[in-house]
Amino acid sequence: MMQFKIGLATLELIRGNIVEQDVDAIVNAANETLAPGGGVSGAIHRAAGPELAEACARIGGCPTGEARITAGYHLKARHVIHAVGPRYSGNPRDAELLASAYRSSLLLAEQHGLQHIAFPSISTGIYGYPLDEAAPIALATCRDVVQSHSEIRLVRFVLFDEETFQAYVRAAQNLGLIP
Ligand code: AR6
Repeated sequence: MMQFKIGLATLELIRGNIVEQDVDAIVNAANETLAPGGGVSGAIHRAAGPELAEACARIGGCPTGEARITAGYHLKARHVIHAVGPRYSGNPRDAELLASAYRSSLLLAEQHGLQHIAFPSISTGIYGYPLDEAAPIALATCRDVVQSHSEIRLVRFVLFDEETFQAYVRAAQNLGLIP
């Protein structure tokens, strides 16, 4: 586990399963239809119960780079923020869309008065975003939002495997975040 102080907030990197996190909101790496898929999304939907897919169906979808919020149903977390990252294409716009998915999630959390948020590594599984490109975008975007004006007090990255965890540790070092 690694922790970094950013003003009043803490940024954490841990290895683990996001489904088990007891925070105000966990973020789902969703797709534009908001239908349950594989990966972290499949795990979140299985743990939350069928009510989550019903709530997502009522919302009806979410463009890439944006986020939507639902209740958490049977999860420990009270809310799920469904963020849609880009499918990696190699186009420079991928980075903007990935940053926007993180930024939109944090702004939505803030609008709902949520202070403790857990993220997975958006887009680096099924969507094929290279880890060493995605990790610095994820961390720098969250640092910038939290630094600027935010009421958010905890941003926890819950990283499923050692390779992903190590990529985020390297990115934090390269960004000059001090443990
Ligand atoms: N907790 C934390 N991280 C996890 C978990 C978990 N329980 N399970 C997997 N991961 P992915 P994407 C990691 O593929 O690339 C879905 O079908 C995983 O190891 O879940 O954004 C959606 O519906 C990887 O590091 O998301 C979309 O269609 C990271 O979560 C599509 O996949 C993200 O991998 C989105 O693809």
